Amino acid sequence: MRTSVAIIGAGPAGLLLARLLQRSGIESVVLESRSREHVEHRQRAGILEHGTVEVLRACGAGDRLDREGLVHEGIELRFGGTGHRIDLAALTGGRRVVVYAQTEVVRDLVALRVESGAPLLFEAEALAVEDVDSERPRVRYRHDGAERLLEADYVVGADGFHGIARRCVPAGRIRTRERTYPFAWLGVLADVAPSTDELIYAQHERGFALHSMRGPEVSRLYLQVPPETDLADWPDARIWEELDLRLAVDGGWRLRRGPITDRSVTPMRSFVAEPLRCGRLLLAGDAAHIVPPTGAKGLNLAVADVALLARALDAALLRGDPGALESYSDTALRRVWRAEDFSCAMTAMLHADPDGDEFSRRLQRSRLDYAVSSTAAATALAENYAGLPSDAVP
Ligand code: RFL
Ligand code: PHB
Repeated sequence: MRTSVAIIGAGPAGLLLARLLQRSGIESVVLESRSREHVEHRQRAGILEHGTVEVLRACGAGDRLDREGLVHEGIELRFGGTGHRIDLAALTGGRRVVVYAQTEVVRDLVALRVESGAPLLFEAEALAVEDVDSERPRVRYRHDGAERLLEADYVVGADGFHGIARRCVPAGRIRTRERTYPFAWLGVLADVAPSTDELIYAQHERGFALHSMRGPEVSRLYLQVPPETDLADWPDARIWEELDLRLAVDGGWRLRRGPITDRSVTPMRSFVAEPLRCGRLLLAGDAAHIVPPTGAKGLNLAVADVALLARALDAALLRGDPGALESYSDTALRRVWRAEDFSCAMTAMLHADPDGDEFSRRLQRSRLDYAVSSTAAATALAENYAGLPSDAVP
């Protein structure tokens, strides 16, 4: 098989890139190792920056998002028994975020692709990317029990952190920087109306907690837990009790409980691979970089990468101008490193450090107090959280 752009991975990065290329009249084939059912049900991100929403709308994937997405103008930081609102819209000249689950973004993009008839192969596992320095790089993959080859002008590795694309880069051509954290997130989905209108990020001595949502009848909640946590040790009652303790606030607020329908433990990691290009292999999204989810940046970075990449491939393939492809890595990495710093800072400000001492706890409290009392500090938080416009990325 031959195509113009071979895309490995049908997560948000791969699916959106395929859609953007299709709108420019560029052919692609998407290879996805898992089933459609699996990728459409994998619980993950929930917050879309304004810029992400605009990209989705512009490529025709915004209808349901505009109908069902919940527009949020602020978030709450909760600590010391008190909630403090960060007014994102007021502090950023009107930028808002939208609560719309990644599962829904993926469903919308899969439906558009399937409807168009363009190739999207599920249960097609990429095994290797070959000849990345030639004019015709190839993906070796397995589908329907047989090994096959997909030849292309360019190969895009949008296969997530555990994918193969990054690992197919010849030795020494890519550098990785990484930080791991001494905690993980236990995330649950519950069939109960959210107990809050806006997301609550809670710092507590027992550990971080987050109250998010998926719609008017579904709550999404997270607890900081040790990295080696076994879900069997967390029956529903223990999860709700711990959420009650960490989200407690002086006054009458109560957390509503409901049946838990999904639960998982996610390790926390910061990771960047540089550069994002090796010959005719390009990396995008989690395949190239990971942030801890505290800043809600992972999905948004994946979208920002492929929006750049689609324009760059368009210039290279349709106009013979390789300039934007040559600068893709540097341009994308500027946003990536800004998000890495913000995500690290939010994580440090809100989580209980199992190795921390009293000095670090006092620093953390001072940082929180500053974030909610200084307009300058709150603005820095708000503009990073709501998402920097491209011309404001340093
Ligand atoms: P994905 O979504 O991991 O998709 C990669 C796809 O590649 C497939 N694949 C392969 N296909 C073919 N051959 C192979 N050899 C393959 N190997 C892998 C995989 O099956 C998969 O379908 O990466 P992508 O597209 O780069 O998207 C990235 C986002 O998924 C990720 O950054 C976010 O989910 C991160 N994230 C959040 N991001 C936000 O912007 N806002 C949030 O609120 C937010 N919350 C979160 C999050 C991630 C979380 N977890 C579970 C890590 C909350 C959590 C708990
Ligand atoms: C989510 O709704 O899943 C979510 C929201 C905000 C975050 C992380 C995850 O920072």
